[in-house]
Amino acid sequence: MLIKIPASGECRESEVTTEAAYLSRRQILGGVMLSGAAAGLPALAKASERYPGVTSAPAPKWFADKLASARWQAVVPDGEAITPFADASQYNNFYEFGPNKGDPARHASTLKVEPWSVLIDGEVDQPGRYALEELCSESRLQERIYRLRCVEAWSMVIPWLGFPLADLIRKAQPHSSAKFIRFETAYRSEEMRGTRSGFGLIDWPYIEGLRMDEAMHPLTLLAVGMYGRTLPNQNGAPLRLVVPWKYGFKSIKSIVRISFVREQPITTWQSMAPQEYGFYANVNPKVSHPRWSQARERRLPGSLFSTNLRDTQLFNGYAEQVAGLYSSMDLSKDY
Ligand SMILES: Nc1nc2c(c(=O)[nH]1)N[C@H]1C(S)=C(S)[C@@H](COP(=O)(O)O)O[C@H]1N2
Ligand SMILES: [Mo]
Repeated sequence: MLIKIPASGECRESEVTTEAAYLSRRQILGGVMLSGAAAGLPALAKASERYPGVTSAPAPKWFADKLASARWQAVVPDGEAITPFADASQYNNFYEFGPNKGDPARHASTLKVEPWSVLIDGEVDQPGRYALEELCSESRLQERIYRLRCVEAWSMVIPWLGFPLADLIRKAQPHSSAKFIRFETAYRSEEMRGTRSGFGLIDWPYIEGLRMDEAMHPLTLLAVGMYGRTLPNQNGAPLRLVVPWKYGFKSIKSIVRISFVREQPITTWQSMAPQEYGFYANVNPKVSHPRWSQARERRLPGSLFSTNLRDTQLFNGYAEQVAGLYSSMDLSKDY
């Protein structure tokens, strides 16, 4: 595992020079050839040049401006292939658009992602409704190539573009009484056909939460893009959470509200099936789901000849960085 964690969204001279360390790794990143900043070239504004085959979606001006100064490959996995964009954008879980893996790609274009604002409330000095571009105004975009491990035992490797959630927390200035953060996805039945009928189990809106130290951890990302472009709607445009050491369901999509709260929030999956899905949801090969083992995972894409099975790693391979957050906890009880 090779990881560099920046202290903040700021650019530091020392980080720029260490990019050279990745040069030798470029060729093993697999399905996608990485170029640009890692090769000492200026950042390319077009996703199709950085990730061949990826379409550059029309991006708002603030995003295009930030892309020009993005820090590419700020965190990379050790020698693992990036999942092709086609898979990452067509095999999704986003129940607001339907229960099947292909539903989000088919139906999420109805979600209006511009303009977008986020309500920040609760125990903070700076509550209010912020335009998305205001929320990221002081942060430099970073590319973080993370493994994503779904609780359903499949996984991908996705190059996100975003900024640390810690940047936003500092901006909001929480009170010491704020112990958790609660996140809420948009709930617009006219734009989200999956919320209208059918998959009636879920009590919308989709809710997730983190403990404050998890939220402040430098690996915790708010993503606004992936594969060098804005997020496709099906991946949670225009703003989603990415917590790489937790099961994918913690990485809540299309966020409209971020609340600083005193009590541990009740999250969507936990409220549906508390014996199966916990608040912490840390990836753990030793703690089985009641209905299946979590010891192995299917890395997408598979092929006709291989399901591409591999061992699941504790904390999804990020144990060195995050195990300390849970040192006093029994991971089989606080699953
Ligand atoms: N609002 C919302 N966020 C969500 C989900 C969802 O159904 N609704 N699904 C989660 C699950 S189960 C996973 S595995 C990831 C999938 O992210 P991806 O489609 O970008 O790979 O999103 C998570 N975020
Ligand atoms: Mo998932």
